Amino acid sequence: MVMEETRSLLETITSPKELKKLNPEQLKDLAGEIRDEIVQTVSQTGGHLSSSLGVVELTIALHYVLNTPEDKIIWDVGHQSYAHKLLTGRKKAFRTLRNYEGISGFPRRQESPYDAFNTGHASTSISAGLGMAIANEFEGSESNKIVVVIGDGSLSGGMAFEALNHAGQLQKDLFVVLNSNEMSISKTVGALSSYLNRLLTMPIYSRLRGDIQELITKIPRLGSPMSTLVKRVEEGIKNILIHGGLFEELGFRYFGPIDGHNLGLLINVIGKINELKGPRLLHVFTKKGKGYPPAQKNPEWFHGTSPFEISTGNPLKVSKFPSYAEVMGQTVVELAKNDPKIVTITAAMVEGTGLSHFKKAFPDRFFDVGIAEEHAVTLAAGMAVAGLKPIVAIYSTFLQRAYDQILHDVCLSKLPVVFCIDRAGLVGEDGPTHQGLFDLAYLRHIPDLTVMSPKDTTELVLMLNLAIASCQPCAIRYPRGCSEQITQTQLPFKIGQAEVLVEGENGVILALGKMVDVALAVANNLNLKIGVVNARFVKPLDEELILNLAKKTKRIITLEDHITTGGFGSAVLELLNANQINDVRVKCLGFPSTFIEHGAPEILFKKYGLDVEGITQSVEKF
Ligand SMILES: Cc1ncc(C[n+]2csc(CCOP(=O)(O)OP(=O)(O)O)c2C)c(N)n1
Repeated sequence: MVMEETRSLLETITSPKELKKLNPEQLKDLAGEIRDEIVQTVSQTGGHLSSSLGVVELTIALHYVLNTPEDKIIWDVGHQSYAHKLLTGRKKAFRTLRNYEGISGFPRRQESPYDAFNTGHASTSISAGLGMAIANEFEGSESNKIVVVIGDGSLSGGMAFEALNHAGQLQKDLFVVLNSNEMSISKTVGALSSYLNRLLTMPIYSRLRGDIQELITKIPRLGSPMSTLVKRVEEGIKNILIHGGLFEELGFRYFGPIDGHNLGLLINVIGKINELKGPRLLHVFTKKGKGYPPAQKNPEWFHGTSPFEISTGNPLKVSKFPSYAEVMGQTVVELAKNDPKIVTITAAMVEGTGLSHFKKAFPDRFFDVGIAEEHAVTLAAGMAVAGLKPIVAIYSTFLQRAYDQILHDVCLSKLPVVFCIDRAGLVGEDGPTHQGLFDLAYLRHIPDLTVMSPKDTTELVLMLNLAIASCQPCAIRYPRGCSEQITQTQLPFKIGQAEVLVEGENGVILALGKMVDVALAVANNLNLKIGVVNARFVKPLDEELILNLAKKTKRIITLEDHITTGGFGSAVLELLNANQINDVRVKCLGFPSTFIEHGAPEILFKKYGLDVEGITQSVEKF
């Protein structure tokens, strides 16, 4: 690790143009400084550490060779773009990474002209890159190169295949760099991943590894007449690299695999492939977490980390309460002990969803499909048709892409699939690509789907039991993080039954999920007699209770960790309207229908008037 006082090279890089002035030794030193800066920053801000450390040399090489921002680099997912940010004029601001009004943890076009495409969700890069390549042709700017960097995990997503398939047919000018590190968040899964790993370990490659640097120097230099040059360059590279059958069959020229930490080699090879035309794929292999031993040892833990102590890698804060994901994972194991039909599915989020417990307890009943949310849902539908009881655990933001599969494949046939929708609501630092603020809006209108949200982890356990017993499509949304027990849950409850926590005459707050706790604090703050109801269900609503309370108090406030458009409050308004209740005033509190920026949840809840103080003021005014 480079010491603070010697960190001078990085300071001089105000744009990628400065990179080109550095010699090979300086470039290597720069890689060390970048790693140091990333570790220092992420240890304070939290963030995606392992992936960013793994692509430092690749990032330097790409910016060294390309002429960005005219040439475009599209980072798939974008969680590995920290070195890119540091090299593109954001060194000074980098310590504000993921902070409110600071640097975003993902590429943001609004943030920099070097961020070619907004990313956050996986497997979009090849489609976006192909789109840009087509546009370049239309605009007559073919000399601007389009380079896509995609990981082996993200390549498991259906969109990536669709795009490869299309790009191979169109034969546009597109350069794909496939970064293999044998990891998604956990180990990559699937036949494709095995194929990529076979490419990395082929004997011919091992034989070549020692000689590769020497061989590369034999490739003809640029400057010979263009017509023969391109062919000779390609042949030269081909001679030292092996055949990537699958990609060749799809219409790509395949180069690799090469060591993604050998800076000289990368610059050489990328430079030469960049001169070629048409769809081409360079396969590099890297080590996730490279350069920071704790991350290298445990890349999964440091994939997305909270602030930590650099010397040990230990997290700075540990909650004394269990997380929703943890409780979900443990509960599903218990349920499955008594019901052999229960199976679980995750889309590359084994640890994050808490399903690692299930994987350990019932390896044969656990399915990690890779980054393939659409497939995960229809796979569950197939299992359910044939008699199983699948539980599909996916984060709210990533389930967005499986809307049609939920509607068409699960709900249309009323299949007993339980959706555990984690990270629902505001997630904070990961920003607009990751906020789980839309799920109620995309689920609530689907016929035959029950939608619920627990006030705490105790209620989550009860809802999981209820959902499995119901034998119908159910979605349970719950937030990121931990919770203590809010109040003793009144038992038993059935589908569509809300819970009155505080009686009130002047009005009532109907709160959903984690906002129940906030509503109780607000009611406590007020000098008015305001009731609090734990709504529990968004669909079906506890219609009788809500209508009675509306008639009695004449004032209803709805409170949700979701956008107000199409959410829980909208459901209550629709109910009142359908019953022609026109003399009740309703105030819907939640996030506005905008893309909520990144930042600490406390700051964002406050900014949008959804902290205890803000809600208290809204209720008083109302
Ligand atoms: C649609 C979608 N599903 C899940 C995720 C969560 N996620 C972020 S990065 C990642 C793994 C990506 O693996 P890979 O592309 O190999 O990159 P690496 O982190 O290994 O560099 C996953 C599953 C996501 N961003 N988007």
